[in-house]
Amino acid sequence: MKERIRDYVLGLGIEDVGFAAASDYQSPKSPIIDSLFPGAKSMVVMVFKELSACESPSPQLAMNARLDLMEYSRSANYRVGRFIEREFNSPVMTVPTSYPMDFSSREKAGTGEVSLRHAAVAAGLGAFGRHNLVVHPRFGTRVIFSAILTKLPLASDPPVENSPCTDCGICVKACPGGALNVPGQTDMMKCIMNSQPYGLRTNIKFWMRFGEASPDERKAMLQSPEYMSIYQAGFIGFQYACFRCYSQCPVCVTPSIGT
Ligand code: B12
Repeated sequence: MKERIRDYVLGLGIEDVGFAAASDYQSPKSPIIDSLFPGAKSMVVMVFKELSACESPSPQLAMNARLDLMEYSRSANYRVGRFIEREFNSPVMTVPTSYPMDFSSREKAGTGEVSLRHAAVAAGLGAFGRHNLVVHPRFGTRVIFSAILTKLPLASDPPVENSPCTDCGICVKACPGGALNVPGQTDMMKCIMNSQPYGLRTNIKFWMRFGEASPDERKAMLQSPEYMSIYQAGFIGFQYACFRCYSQCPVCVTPSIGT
């Protein structure tokens, strides 16, 4: 079964795929898999290489490449999911690459239904690095993951024993918000303030100021560049203006826009 799925996935041009038994997936903060998909036995985890555009000085071009990749990974999830349902007559559930996310409580916000980093580690696709991202042994840090939960009895692929991370500290120094200063923890607020300048926080602050503003001030606020960016984020969704811990990692970077 694994080989048929692997051949199908790689045949789609996806960079890599790994398998994890549900019992080997351990993410302390995330819900247990059985509560999401009763009877789930395994996960198929896919690896997508980010384009070099993540190095772009233009946040618009860097984010556009991520949107391309998210669209591609979503359609791959659907195609591989349908392949498994059709070929093995067995149900699947696809995992969001980023969102939708459960915002029903403060504790849940910032935690995916399935932690794709922990899933990737369980599927033998990499190991955590100093930046708390998973580093793939061939493609480095610049990868995103997607996953499909299945009821198929698939054994886990062998783990990556030695992390490809060299602990060089470039990611820590590159982070403009100091979000990686404490090893093993990403300070979510410090990261978000730099990486999502037009996210929820800015949106709420804008409307609080709007509520207290005079009619003339409101008019000016709605014509401001800040509002244009908030408006755009409203229909595009999460937009990252920072990729530094991800794009500046020197492990396996080819090709780079600097070469
Ligand atoms: C919410 C979220 C965020 C939040 C962070 C919340 C958080 N603390 O995890 C914010 C908005 C800050 C964020 C930022 C980024 N994200 Co993000 N994010 C997610 C999302 C949707 C959920 C993550 C989650 O569930 N976290 C909660 C749990 C899992 O975290 P945790 O158990 O507390 O683990 C933390 C630490 O304990 C540590 N950790 C846990 N175990 C271990 C073990 C070892 C050995 C070590 C060293 C560390 C370590 O890592 C975590 C970091 O705080 C995932 C997609 C998904 N569904 O997984 C993408 C995801 C993690 N993000 C990703 C990326 C690429 C980014 C950014 C680079 C942004 C960008 N421009 O793309 C930055 C990187 C920040 C960083 N260096 O950590 C990728 C990571 C790919 C990879 N190669 O690892 C993911 C997997 C999306 C994807 N589809 O591939 N993200």
